[in-house]
Amino acid sequence: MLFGRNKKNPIKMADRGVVKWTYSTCGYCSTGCSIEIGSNAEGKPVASRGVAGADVNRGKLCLKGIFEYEIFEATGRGKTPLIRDKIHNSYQTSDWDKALDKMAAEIKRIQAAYGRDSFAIVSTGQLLTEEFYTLGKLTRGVIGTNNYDGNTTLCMASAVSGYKRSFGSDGPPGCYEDFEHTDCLIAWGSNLPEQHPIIYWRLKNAKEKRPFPLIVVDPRVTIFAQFADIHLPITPGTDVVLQNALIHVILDEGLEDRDYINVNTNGLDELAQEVRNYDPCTAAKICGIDEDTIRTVARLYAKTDRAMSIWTMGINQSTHGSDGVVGINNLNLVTGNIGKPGGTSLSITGQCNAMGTREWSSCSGLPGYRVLEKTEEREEIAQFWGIDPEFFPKKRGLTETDIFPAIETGEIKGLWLIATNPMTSMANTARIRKTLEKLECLVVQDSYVDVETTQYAHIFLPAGTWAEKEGVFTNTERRVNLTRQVQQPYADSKSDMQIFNELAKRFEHGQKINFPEQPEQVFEEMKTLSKGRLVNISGMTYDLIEQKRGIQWPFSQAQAQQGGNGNQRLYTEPATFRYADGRAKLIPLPFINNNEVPDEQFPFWLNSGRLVEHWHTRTKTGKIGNNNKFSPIPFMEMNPDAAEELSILHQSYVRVVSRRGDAVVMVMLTQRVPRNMVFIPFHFFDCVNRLTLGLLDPHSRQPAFKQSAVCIESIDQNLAAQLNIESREY
Ligand SMILES: Nc1nc2c(c(=O)[nH]1)N[C@H]1C(S)=C(S)[C@@H](COP(=O)(O)OP(=O)(O)OC[C@H]3O[C@@H](n4cnc5c(=O)[nH]c(N)nc54)[C@H](O)[C@@H]3O)O[C@H]1N2
Ligand SMILES: Nc1nc2c(c(=O)[nH]1)N[C@H]1C(S)=C(S)[C@@H](COP(=O)(O)OP(=O)(O)OC[C@H]3O[C@@H](n4cnc5c(=O)[nH]c(N)nc54)[C@H](O)[C@@H]3O)O[C@H]1N2
Ligand code: SF4
Ligand SMILES: [Mo]
Repeated sequence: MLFGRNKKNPIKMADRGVVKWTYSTCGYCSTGCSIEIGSNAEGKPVASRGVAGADVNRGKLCLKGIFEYEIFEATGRGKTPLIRDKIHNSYQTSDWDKALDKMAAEIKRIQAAYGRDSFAIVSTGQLLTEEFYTLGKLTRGVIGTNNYDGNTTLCMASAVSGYKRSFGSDGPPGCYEDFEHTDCLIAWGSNLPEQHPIIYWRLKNAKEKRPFPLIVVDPRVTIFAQFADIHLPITPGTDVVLQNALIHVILDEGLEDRDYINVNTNGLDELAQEVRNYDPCTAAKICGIDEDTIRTVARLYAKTDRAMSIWTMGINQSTHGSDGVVGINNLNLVTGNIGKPGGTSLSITGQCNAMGTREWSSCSGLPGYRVLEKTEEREEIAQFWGIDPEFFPKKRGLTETDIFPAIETGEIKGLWLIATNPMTSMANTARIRKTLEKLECLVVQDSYVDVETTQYAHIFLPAGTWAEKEGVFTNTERRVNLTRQVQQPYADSKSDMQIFNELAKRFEHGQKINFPEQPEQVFEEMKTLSKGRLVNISGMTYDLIEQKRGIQWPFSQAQAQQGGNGNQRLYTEPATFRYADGRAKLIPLPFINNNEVPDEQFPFWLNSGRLVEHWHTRTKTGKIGNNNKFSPIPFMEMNPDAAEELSILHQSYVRVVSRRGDAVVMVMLTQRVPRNMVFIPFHFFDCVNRLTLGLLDPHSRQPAFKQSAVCIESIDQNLAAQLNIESREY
């Protein structure tokens, strides 16, 4: 049968017997899609669908969101607390009281013996904001350790640090709607179609309606690079050189926005002096982009009315991560592209609540973007919680990447990991394993018991996940969105917030400070603390958030009363940056290449990152058939010419070796990577992070996951196949 031109053949969805849809926000990436979870007559989640009226995703979901309802019952969920029996070195099931009593006793014992900071806490970007706030209160106000951080140090720390250095505060100034106004977009080290498929769809849609040049800076020919008008295959780790060269051309040719610079910035002279050293000819030799292209891109970016930059891990995960972010901000400030529609510097965040943890978790400071270094901010929070301000440290403690070395040196004796799996996700996992084995007490709090890190735990606490709980997430464009509870936490697991509340009761301060039981009561506390702050959420309520399908901060009570929406952009008015004089800083960025680079012994760059179908360490997507089937075993992208030279065949197994260790992977031949580079997704246990070096950025302490050097050896194919099949089984 023929259909008319405009007639659509509707896709028939299998009838799963849904009787109720519950409003939620996707718990995977930071795009922040509004999602509804369908439950059947027995109350079991059996479907997910995108919410049509939601501004972010307009009814769409990617393949992670579509199958997300399956995570509740995926194999390996933690059912009850476990305590390791030292004599038999096996885990015994426990009840909650016993496990939490033991945990509190261990924390007290370690702190009494070795000092308050000898017990460290590392959390995540994947809890609800109310949970982050509660954990912050517990850590800063009750337990009182200063060695408290999140896995966001592996992820967004460089963006946070770069925003603070340039603008005086964290907080991405733009939004997705900027795609609809921009005249030119540079994407730095971001593979949007795979990692943020719905943001990519928004960008593609905008570009189809109103074409603008898209420039992708990435050493790999990603799907995004294939879609770009100009692809800049940069030499790994040298983005700062390209940024300096672009600014060199802009200033040399008088293309800067003098009016904007005069009103809004400090430091032009120092910046101008530094970029003089980066003429396109010199820069080309370092960053691998030819001088004419550098000039073309600089002119394109500076001459249009509205130009914007987005970036993700290709920038952040580098020894120049923080500088790379400042470099992007420099470029936007000299061209007058901050705070205007289509002119912005927008960090694409990673985890569903990478923003919520920055705003409210107290990891690097105190709630609501307050810092430990300011007396008045310490006093404000101490008074609000009802404790002595002297209980707070006066400056930030160690980051996650410094906490692990401090365990090695014996400074830290106890560790509590909440929703993060460092045995797979941190660099040089052989070293991480040895480090975890040194701990007197390791507590792992996770929704799944089969995560690799649990093997080293003395106490395991099973947590509810995603829509087994209620609360909010903040996405890339500062939009606070809601998850309603679809069902109770699995088996005998508890919500993370309940776990925090019950642990608090076991400490003296925890009996004094109020720990509300309901998430919305916690949200009310945060609202009060947000008044007059950059991160003002005081106009929001759960019902209003659901009704509007998410609200961007700042959103004051006055805005709510007027029936308005949140602010789409920051710094829209002149001289409103967060430094005392309202001006942003232009910061000179000298480049010193301290990376591990390929040499004769280790001739390949090792690049690592993600795949659309998998989420991080696969604790969820590894168990969902429709996600896992696309890449059930580790593989490595390798250039066919390089493989031919080494007589390596497509789909054969090889041993990849670095100065840290080795890994066995299957080779996929593809032109996506250049001759001198291989790429391995980081989703698999005992794989790429056995090899990575993870040198740290000096400002953010974020590891350079994307730059290591390796060599490749052929191996016995039968043995290798066996190894890989074993690693596939959970
Ligand atoms: N499907 C899926 N989506 C996700 C995630 C997931 O696990 N799975 N994780 C989420 C999280 S937490 C994050 S942080 C984001 C990450 O999102 P992305 O940063 O987009 O993803 P990555 O694959 O880590 O890295 C992006 C690109 O950086 C490039 N790159 C490597 N070195 C350099 C360099 O020196 N310069 C430049 N310019 N580029 C370089 C790599 O080749 C790679 O293509 O994704 C989020 N979304
Ligand atoms: N080589 C290399 N390594 C990398 C990267 C890279 O690009 N290359 N990227 C880095 C980046 S950007 C990131 S963000 C990290 C991510 O690294 P991790 O944070 O270690 O990875 P996840 O698998 O997301 O770990 C989250 C854990 O939380 C659990 N969980 C899920 N929901 C809940 C919940 O509600 N409560 C509790 N308690 N637990 C829950 C999951 O089961 C899982 O074990 O990896 C980093 N590592
Ligand atoms: S794009 Fe991100 S937020 Fe949206 S459905 Fe996919 S994983 Fe979820
Ligand atoms: Mo991340």
